[in-house]
Amino acid sequence: MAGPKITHVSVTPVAVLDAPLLNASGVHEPYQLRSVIEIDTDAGLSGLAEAYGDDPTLANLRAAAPALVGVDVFDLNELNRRVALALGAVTPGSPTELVGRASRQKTVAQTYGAFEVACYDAQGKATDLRVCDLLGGAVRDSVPYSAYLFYRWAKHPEHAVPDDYPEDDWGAALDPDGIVTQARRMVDTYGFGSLKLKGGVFEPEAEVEAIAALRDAFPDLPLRLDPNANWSVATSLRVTPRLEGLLEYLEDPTEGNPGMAEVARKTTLPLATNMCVTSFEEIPEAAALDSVAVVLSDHHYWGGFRASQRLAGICDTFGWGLSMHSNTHLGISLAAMTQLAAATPNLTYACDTHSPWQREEIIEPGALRWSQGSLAVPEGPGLGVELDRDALARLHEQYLACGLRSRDDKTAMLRADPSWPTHRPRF
Ligand code: GKR
Ligand code: MG
Repeated sequence: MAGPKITHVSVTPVAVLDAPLLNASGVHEPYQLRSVIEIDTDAGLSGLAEAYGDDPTLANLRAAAPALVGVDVFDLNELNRRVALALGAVTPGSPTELVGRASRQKTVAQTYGAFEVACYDAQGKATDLRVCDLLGGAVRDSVPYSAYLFYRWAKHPEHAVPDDYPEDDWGAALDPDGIVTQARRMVDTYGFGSLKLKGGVFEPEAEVEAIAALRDAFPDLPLRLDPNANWSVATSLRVTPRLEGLLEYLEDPTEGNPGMAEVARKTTLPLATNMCVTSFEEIPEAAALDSVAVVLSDHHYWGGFRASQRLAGICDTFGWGLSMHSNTHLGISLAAMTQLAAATPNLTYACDTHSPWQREEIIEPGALRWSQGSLAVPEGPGLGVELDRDALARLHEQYLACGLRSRDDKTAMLRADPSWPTHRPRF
């Protein structure tokens, strides 16, 4: 049986307002770049996806796009073959060091994954099924997410933004009180049932104090800390005794599987990662060294939905927990994450999301509904969301005007503070 065939692929970069969130690499710039992928088919159906929007990602998406014309949206093996062929000897790259090592396999997976999501959306529209139904069926009606707390400035530095730049009203969060206030607002607004603090920003002891303050303020909520590998092994071993009993997991305290394994051997804390296990190539080493207890999946760079399901199976085999990673995203990606999570039986932890920091949207309102920190699986076929074409046009204009073409948290930080230490691990 033949399904709809791709007749045209478009890739539209957009820029969305972002907050001055601090992390191990520096600070978020005033805009984050995303891209919107649309496939048209000979059946009149279309498919949507969202990917990173930096120049190298766009170049890969655009290199593969023309080669996809004629592919049946159900023939994902052919889709994969054509993407891999089109990318040839692609230079491995990643929009941020915060998602681990780049490799050719991962770069192809990242490109393929974007188109695969769009094909699943089209498959859903062709069959009147949700993506989660196509992925084996929903094992949950709604997907729990975790509050994503960041140290942050109140505003972007003046030199970084136009005079009329609309800052948000979250205010600064640079100490335990600021983090607890931020958490309170997120929990009150969304009902999140777990809290993750982005660490690797200040001295580890200061971040432990913030975790202790969160524990006092929210005695019943599971907590996570993610220093993004900005601690040495020695620092990690100094700090972990103070975190034991406070965290449900410690995410990427240190870099690489050997370092993580050394820390894992000497702490009772489960170690989680979206930095040392980020592609299938890295799994044998992690398994041999026993470096991680929880993997954060991400369909954007693991290679779409099917690869993420393969990862879930591997986690099950090794007895690893499974959570979900997030980078700044819009509603198409959030719908994709929710559909995948709904169809993943062994998703053992609430997923990450940057949603509370998002002030602009690309999809028509109403499809994504928060309740008690969870998102109901969208009802409509495919991903269950529709593109807001006016928003797409406006955010594309914003992309053209803002001048950013890659994510560079480090340079943004150095412009604000030329003495900021760039060595890693910093602590
Ligand atoms: O948005 O600054 C950020 C995060 O640090 C993000 O880029 C990371 O990839 O959320 C991510 C993580 O868990 O490492
Ligand atoms: Mg992380």
